[in-house]
Amino acid sequence: MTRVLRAHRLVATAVASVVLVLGMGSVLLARAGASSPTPSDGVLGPGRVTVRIDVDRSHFETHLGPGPIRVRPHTEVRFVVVNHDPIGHELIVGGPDVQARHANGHEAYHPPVPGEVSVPAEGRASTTYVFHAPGPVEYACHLPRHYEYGMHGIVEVVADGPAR
Ligand SMILES: [Cu+2]
Repeated sequence: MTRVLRAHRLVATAVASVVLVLGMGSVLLARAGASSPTPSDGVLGPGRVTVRIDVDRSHFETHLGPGPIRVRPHTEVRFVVVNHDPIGHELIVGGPDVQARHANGHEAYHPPVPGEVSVPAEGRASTTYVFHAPGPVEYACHLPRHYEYGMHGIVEVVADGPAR
């Protein structure tokens, strides 16, 4: 009887260890696959890239550090927004007209529109936006008081410089 119990406990421990290792593996994989590698000059693109944006206490953060996200013209950015907050947020990418529409609107939910997505509490969502012309493009959350609290940032589309 004791031997059987001990055997059961061994199996349970082994299963727990495997689950733990698998869990850690998927976390590592998710981390590794979340964002495109940062280029040496800090400017992403052109082509397709992924930028993970974490939302923590109603602020946007990226692994690229503070300041604008810099991309080259004709870069398709897939934004993966990971919300760590117990409240919902949104990511709205676009020019002043788009931002004004959301700042003055009262849309609680955003259907899939490129560059516009609702992010559930403690959930994640993604949206894709293509940047073309050089210049700043804003990204923001316009839920009540979130913008004023600091939920906004800039994607700077950097013109290609002369070849060195
Ligand atoms: Cu928000």
